[in-house]
This record gives sequence, structure tokens and C-alpha cells, in this order.
Amino acid sequence: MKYVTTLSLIAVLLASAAPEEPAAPAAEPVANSQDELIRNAERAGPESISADSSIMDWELNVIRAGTNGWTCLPDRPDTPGDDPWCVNEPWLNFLQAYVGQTEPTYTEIGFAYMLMGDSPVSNSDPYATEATDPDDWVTDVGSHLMILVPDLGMLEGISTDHLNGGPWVMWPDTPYAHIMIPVESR
Ligand SMILES: [Cu+2]
Repeated sequence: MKYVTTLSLIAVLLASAAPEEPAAPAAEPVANSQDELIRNAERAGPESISADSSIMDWELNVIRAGTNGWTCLPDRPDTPGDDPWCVNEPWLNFLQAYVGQTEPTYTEIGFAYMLMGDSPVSNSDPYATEATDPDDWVTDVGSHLMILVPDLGMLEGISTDHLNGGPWVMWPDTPYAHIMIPVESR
């Protein structure tokens, strides 16, 4: 009986110790443990790719070594919404350059999956953090693929209008130009 009493005493203590906080506002997806980061990152791409991919955090530390040349990264903690990525090597080169604000040096076609969608972003300024006008501010992207070409001249003639209903060039005339391919209609 003593054991039961001790347990219930602990339960009472725990309950009274719990701070009474007002209901939290709708929480951002929080990926805190290593396993959660991995599960979150894997959702960016098709399982056939993400199951064997490397997993990196946004400090670009390898959390899990992969075997297929792909890398998946979890939701970016500093952006709204859930925006994990799966990228092949040219795209990883791009992301390293983007995060470090240097010029990417990839030389082959890059593919990236963002099947969970993306955070709102300026179509012209790679580092904008405040909403721009609706012609420029890209919201509700939904599932999409992204393609890099080594010769940015190849992008000339492709629409830069994110509202055209199909693929478009994001960040044209910058070293970070790439083709956005919506998978869902928008
Ligand atoms: Cu994207």
C-alpha cells in the first residue's frame, strides 16, 4: 500500500507542478528529436528516394549517412510552415551556397522534391523575409519539384510568372535561378 500511496503522492505533486499556461497558438511543426527530424525530412520526397538518402540538418551536419546520392533536410526552423527538402548533389551544392550566401558551383542538372510544400517566398529576392506584392510573393506553393540547370541561359524564355498555372523560373537573374514545377494545381 505504501508503494501505491507514494505513486499517488508523486502524481499529485506532478499535477500541481504543471504550470497553467494559456492555450498555445497554433504550433509550428516542431521536429526536435533526431528521429523526428529524420521522419520529417523523409516526407519531402518519394519513399523510394528518401528511405536511403542522407539526412542533414540546416547547419548542414549529416544526421544519417545515405547510400543513393540524395539528401533530405527537415523543415527549416526559421521559416513558417512545413518545408522539408530532398535534393540530389547539384541541389545540395546550391543549398550550401544559398545558406552561406555564396555562388553555387554545380555543373549538372539538379532535382529537388518539396512534396510537403514550401514557405511563402519572394520570386525575385532570394533573401526576402517580408511579404512583397502578390505578383512577386509566392504563397500556397503545395507539392512541387525544382530543377537546376548548369547554364542559366537555358532559362531564358521560360515564364517567370508564378501565377501562370504551370512551371516558372524562381529567382531569375540571380545565381539561385531555378525552375519550379508545381505537382498540384494552384
Ligand atoms: Cu521549393
